[in-house]
Amino acid sequence: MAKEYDPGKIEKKWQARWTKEGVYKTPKKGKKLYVLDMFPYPSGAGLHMGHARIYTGSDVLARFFRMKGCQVLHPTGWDAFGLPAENAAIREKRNPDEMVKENIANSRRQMKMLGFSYDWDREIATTDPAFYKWTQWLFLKLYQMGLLYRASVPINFCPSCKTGLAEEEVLPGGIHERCGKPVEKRMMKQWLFKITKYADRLLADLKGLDWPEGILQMQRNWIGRSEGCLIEFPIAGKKETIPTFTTRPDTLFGVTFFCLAPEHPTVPLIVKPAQKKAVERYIAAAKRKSELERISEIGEKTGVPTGGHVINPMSGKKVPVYVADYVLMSYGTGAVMGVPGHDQRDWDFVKKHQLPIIEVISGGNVKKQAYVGEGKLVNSGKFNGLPSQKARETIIKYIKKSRLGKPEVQYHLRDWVFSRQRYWGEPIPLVYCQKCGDENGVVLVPFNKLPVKLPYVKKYEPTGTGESPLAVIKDWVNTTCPKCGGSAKRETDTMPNWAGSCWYFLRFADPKNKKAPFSKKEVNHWLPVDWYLGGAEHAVLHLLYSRFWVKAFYDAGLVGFKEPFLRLRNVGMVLAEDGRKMSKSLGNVVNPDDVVKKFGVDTLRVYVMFMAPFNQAIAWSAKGVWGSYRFLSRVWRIFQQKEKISKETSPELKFKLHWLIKKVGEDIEAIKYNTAIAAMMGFLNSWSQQGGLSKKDAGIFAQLLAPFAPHITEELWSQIGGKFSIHQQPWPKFDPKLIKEERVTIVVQVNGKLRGQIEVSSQASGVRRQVEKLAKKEKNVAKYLAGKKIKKVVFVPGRLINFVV
Ligand code: ANZ
Ligand code: ZN
Repeated sequence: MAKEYDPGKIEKKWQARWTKEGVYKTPKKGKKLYVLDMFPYPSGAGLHMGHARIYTGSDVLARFFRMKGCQVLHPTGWDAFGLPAENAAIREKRNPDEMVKENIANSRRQMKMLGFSYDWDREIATTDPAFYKWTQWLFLKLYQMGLLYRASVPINFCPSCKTGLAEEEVLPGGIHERCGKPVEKRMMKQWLFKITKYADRLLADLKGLDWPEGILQMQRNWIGRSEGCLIEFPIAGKKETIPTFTTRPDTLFGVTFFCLAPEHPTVPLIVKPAQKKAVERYIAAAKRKSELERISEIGEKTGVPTGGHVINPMSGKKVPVYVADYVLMSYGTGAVMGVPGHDQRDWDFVKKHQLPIIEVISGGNVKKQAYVGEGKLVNSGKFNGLPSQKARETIIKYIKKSRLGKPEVQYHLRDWVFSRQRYWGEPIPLVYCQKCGDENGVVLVPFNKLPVKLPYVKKYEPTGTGESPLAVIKDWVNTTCPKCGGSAKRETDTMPNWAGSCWYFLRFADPKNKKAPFSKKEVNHWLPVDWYLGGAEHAVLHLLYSRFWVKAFYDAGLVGFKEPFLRLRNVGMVLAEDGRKMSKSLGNVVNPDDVVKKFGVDTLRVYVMFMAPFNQAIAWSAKGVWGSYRFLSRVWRIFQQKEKISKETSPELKFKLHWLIKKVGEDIEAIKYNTAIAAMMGFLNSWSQQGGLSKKDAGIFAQLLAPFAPHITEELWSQIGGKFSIHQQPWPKFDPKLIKEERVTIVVQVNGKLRGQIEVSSQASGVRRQVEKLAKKEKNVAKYLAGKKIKKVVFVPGRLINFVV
């Protein structure tokens, strides 16, 4: 009696054996290869289908390269600090650490259930004091490098809930997502990272990365390099000047007004008494707007006159100064020279304020709209006639020489606010001492006193002041100064969720190190990560912050490489069957546990790899899952049929099998999992129709399928007498001679007479255009066609072509 395919039984059996024999321990030999996926946030709901998809994808890669003989590092862990756990803890009146531990246990169970080949000896959790001790250690290193400073930065604050909010808790329009009340900005002292110091390197080093072009472009845009110059505008009647940043010095003669950001320090100096009230009112209103609202293209460009004037340093003309909130204090110098003829925002602005428009670049109609293109200079004194591009260089040189300004590169990238007023994060390991504080007022917690542990709280509530919940835990806050032993206070802000994910990939190289976050030898062996798989939602921040930390670590001599992730591949989302996002509230969630219970792990794995190209979003399909189950059942059954596994492989199948080896290997390396599986399905059809395979060749088929469906293939491998484990066998090699492409001979006639023959690939032989082109080139045919007009072409695909002349 043939055995039935019973996934539940074989999956458990082989998983136990793999664990017992340490099949997925990081190999000691081979070419090193680091295959990493973005580690999960262990939520209360457990892993979702998106996790199943991405982690199966990285698992296929890891298994494939292990079989290819590589020394594969494939670890995982838990990114477990952050807001969702914190809010769940507040809601359920519990301690987040206890909840997170339960969530981790559940997610780990699911990962193991899905048969992922992680080296579990290297598991880490960012919330483990043994891990965050080193996050704090690295923070102190970066502090010592001068990369951190304290400054007043606005935070989102809900006056109704009396709590500070993260960006993701503020809905469009400035509404708190939990209570629906409007959110305010409050100034708070915060720790900032000087990531802007690395802007040029973060941009330049993108060149060497094998990342999706879209992600590279998003990084470039986020960094936002902008070349231009600083120009000083003298204040009329005063000796002070105001610098402005412009990318278009060629438009200087077109300046008809000047704008300051509401926060600009020169506003009080320039505003005239008659305008003071209106300006103050305007500034107060601007404070309530978000930066995004202020720069949005659609909103009208508002502003108020200050009554003051500046002098155009080029033309000597006096122009009025406004305060306008479309000018941001955080970019350039917070002051803009208004050129309505050639900047659309300025054009919109003057339409409201009845200011003149001067055309200084020809080519458009500045009465109708701003002309932002290039052209020759007009109304620009001695620079008239110069092409605008050239004029930029000439004018920058002139400005520099006459000491009116200098060339300048600006980056849109802002310094990174690193403080959170939250409980559930790494405590920032700094202490405030009145006596020995540095320029920021702080003393560093000594390295050997780390970790600064989060104090245990049974439950807690927001403080009501916007401060961190840690601020009210007095016996934790009050401490002694590590330097003078006097009384001191701990920093109560915690690190953002990014902190752990900025370096976890380094810890995996040396996860048990008790003396350092990692040894240089281990990280230099394993890093950079060769393959990094993750969702496109992390296209900007996680990748940028990690790159920044690694560059700083390089400068500190901690690591010997400048970029963390060589190759990046994105995974598409898994949507619900209705095409919407899977979500509890919509009741359309498909849970990995349920699918596995019904069909087995291998079916789920094959399904998520087969349903679409890996980087595209897909909608769940119950029918599709059935299809994958049927495929595996057919594989199972063919292995139970004696006549299908015979002494010798039929010649047709031999050719097809070797072609399959080549195809599956190439597709896996190109992350084309879906076409690799499609090819295996095609082969299975041929196998069931065209004779049998030798035991060895049947084994090869199982090996090709093994990275995708590790359990069923292990079972079938053992049924045909293969030695444990299929996952430790070398990846099959194809015979290049066998898979040489088939050639087809095509007869070429002119007026029905045989004039030549050509050989083409069997594929091309059916394509008229290709055959016609080659036939015309054939020497003898060309002779008969020379000087003649072709009236008609008769084409019999794969056989003949006839030119009628
Ligand atoms: C005059 C001008 C004329 C400008 C023109 C543009 C076109 P990017 O390319 O993004 O770097 N700007 C400068 N500082 C600003 C601030 N703090 N808030 C808002 N806008 C600011 O943009 C640089 C241009 O943005 C600068 O060049 C300036 O306007 C404006 F035909 O100066 B320009
Ligand atoms: Zn002190």
